[in-house]
Amino acid sequence: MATNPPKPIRVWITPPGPNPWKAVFLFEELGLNYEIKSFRFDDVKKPPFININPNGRVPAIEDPNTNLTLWESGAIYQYLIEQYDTDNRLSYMSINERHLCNQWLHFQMSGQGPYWGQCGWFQHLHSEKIPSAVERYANEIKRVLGVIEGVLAAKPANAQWLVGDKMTFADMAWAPWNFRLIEVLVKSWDEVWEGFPHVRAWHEKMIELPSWKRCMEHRARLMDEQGLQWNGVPKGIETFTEYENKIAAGDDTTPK
Ligand SMILES: N[C@@H](CCC(=O)N[C@@H](CS)C(=O)NCC(=O)O)C(=O)O
Repeated sequence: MATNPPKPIRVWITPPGPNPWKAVFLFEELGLNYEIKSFRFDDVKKPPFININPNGRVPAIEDPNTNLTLWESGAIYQYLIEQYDTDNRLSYMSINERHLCNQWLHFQMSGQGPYWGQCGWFQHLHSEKIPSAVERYANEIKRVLGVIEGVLAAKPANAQWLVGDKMTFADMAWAPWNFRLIEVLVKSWDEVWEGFPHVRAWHEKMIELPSWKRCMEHRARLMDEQGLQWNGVPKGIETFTEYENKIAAGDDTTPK
């Protein structure tokens, strides 16, 4: 069991984007005492949130048990693991494995988040259509998925995780952005995973977890509260294309 904090840790999120769910996934999987502070994406660069994270990006946490306010999801992962995963259920004690987990977390932060994010941006939200930009980021996504595919394929069947033979925080960090790949690449799941069978199986094991399912239940409720559909498109707008046209016309009202 993780060491559970007596007072709930507050996690600030805007529901549509994937990064906040990375934090919530870890809270749920560790079974920690936490509370969600959900607010609108439009307010991410305004007080009160900007007083929590001057960079105006979610997630951020406030831990009243240690008096720590922290932002950047990778730093939040390292903190929660060090402070609360005291029996190393999602981490390792040994120095090599600890740093291998950190290596994969850094790769996720630098090689997944920004590229998946930019691909989605140029695919759906940028006011001009620039196919070469989409192509560049989509190719990078394929390349990075190929790196993970090669690593998992080389591991024994009973150790299909990035480090050692169990799921760690280093695996979990990848799930929220991968979960959005059908929207980011505008493909079916079969198309997304073509050529990446080991990545698919790895990802599917994580999104089958009760902890992930609870995250998605929270997300559905919080999106609904803000009048947003599952994919982040406001209710009342039928398709992504209709939404993209609105954005192109300078009528962007919503979340990334
Ligand atoms: N590197 C940051 C990225 C966080 C991030 O970009 N979050 C998005 C939501 S998924 C956001 O807050 N975007 C605000 C903006 O684009 O202004 C992290 O991992 O915490």
